[in-house]
Amino acid sequence: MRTLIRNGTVVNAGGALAADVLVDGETIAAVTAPGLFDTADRVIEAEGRYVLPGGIDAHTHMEMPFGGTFSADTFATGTTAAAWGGTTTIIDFAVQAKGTSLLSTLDKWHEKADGHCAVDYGFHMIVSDVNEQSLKEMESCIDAGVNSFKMFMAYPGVFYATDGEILRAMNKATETGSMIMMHAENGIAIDELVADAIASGRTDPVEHGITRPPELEGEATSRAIRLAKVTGAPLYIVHLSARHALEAVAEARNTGQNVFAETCPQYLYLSIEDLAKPEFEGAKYVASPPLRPKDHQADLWRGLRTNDLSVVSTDHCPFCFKDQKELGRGDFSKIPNGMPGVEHRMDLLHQGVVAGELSLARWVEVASATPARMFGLYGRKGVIAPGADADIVVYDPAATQTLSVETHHMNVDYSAYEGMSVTGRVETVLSRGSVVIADGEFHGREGHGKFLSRDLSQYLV
Ligand code: DUC
Ligand code: ZN
Ligand code: ZN
Ligand code: ZN
Repeated sequence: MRTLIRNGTVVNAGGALAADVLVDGETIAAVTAPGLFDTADRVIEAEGRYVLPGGIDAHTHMEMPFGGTFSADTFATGTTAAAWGGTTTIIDFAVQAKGTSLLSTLDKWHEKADGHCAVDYGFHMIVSDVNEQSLKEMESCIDAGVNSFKMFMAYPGVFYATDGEILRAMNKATETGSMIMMHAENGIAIDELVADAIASGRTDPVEHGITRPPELEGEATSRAIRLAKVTGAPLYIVHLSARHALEAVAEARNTGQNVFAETCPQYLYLSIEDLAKPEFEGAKYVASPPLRPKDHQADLWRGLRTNDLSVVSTDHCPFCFKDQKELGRGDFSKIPNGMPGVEHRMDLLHQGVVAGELSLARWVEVASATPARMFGLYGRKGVIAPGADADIVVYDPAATQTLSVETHHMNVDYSAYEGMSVTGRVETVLSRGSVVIADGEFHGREGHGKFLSRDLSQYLV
């Protein structure tokens, strides 16, 4: 099956050009001057459209256990929503529970995902129990294509790792060339602030933001960077939300340390004012780190331009407002942490292009090319070039749409962006040469998506 995408503007991280794209089977066969080929089994007309490498969301949580419930998207529904939004690869997190092994955890996540995804997927591993066996098993995970390990400086008693445990895992990362990903918030201090708030009757969702101040994200980020420096480990700060943390990352990068960071659309567009909405509405915006005062947003956009923030992922972790967020009514600390977003990342970042915050090429770089390089997928993913997987998005930059729970495809009963009107829209999506979205319909299937065994980060070799 040969597909020709013609008369579009191909946008890669290196720039944009008028070109046709010929797809043969699952891969891109050629990127040519317009009009060089004129026949194919299927022709997609892309005049006035961008032709982009499929988005890569390097941070999602489908069916993630949290405080006795699970995030509401399954791998089937979540990857379908991703496809609708022009994301053709997700990297989700296998979550080690204390007292279990990394390899049994990986098996468990394969059971959840294999045969159910609509687009390709990989895994990171959350290490919550650092011991001899886990450290040894990090090597087996790497052999199995899972070579990035998330740790938590937050959530004492659940996922929290001590500085000593972090140091040990970082040493293993240095030895193996793998990546440590860090949830950098000082959980010990936060738990004190949370206990004080509850004890004094401050129980509303906004307290989630107040008890997790940006200083404690900055402090943990600096500490993680120092531990990485001492061990020589590469470090990737996940879901960076605060100026304080960004400053620490920028300083480390300026001295040549291998420190990278991602932010998320919610930190670019939403703020603590959303957490303060009345009638428990703020619970919809509870995620960690929390939404910050609005004035952090300009710093994050600047960080994206200077490459101190090099990736935008969603941290998609949806919990329904009605039956799940409700668990925290009367006690904000029991609100499941997470927000939906996998479907809207490409569109929300495109608003940055419209507003002049990002160039067209930079949009593709932070949404597709860099996540591919960061997590060992580049060449196969993240680029429109001969030999790459034909994961392609035809994007109409002039269309307008209104984001809403009424029209989104994520399995959650609210939109964090309800009523927001955006410019630009995903029109057609190919995943490994198969049309999954076209003409406003889903043409994919559960099980089309394949597990991606990833190479080591292409920034470290
Ligand atoms: N961290 C995440 O990355 N996702 C959900 C909750 C959290 O704390
Ligand atoms: Zn986290
Ligand atoms: Zn997350
Ligand atoms: Zn529900």
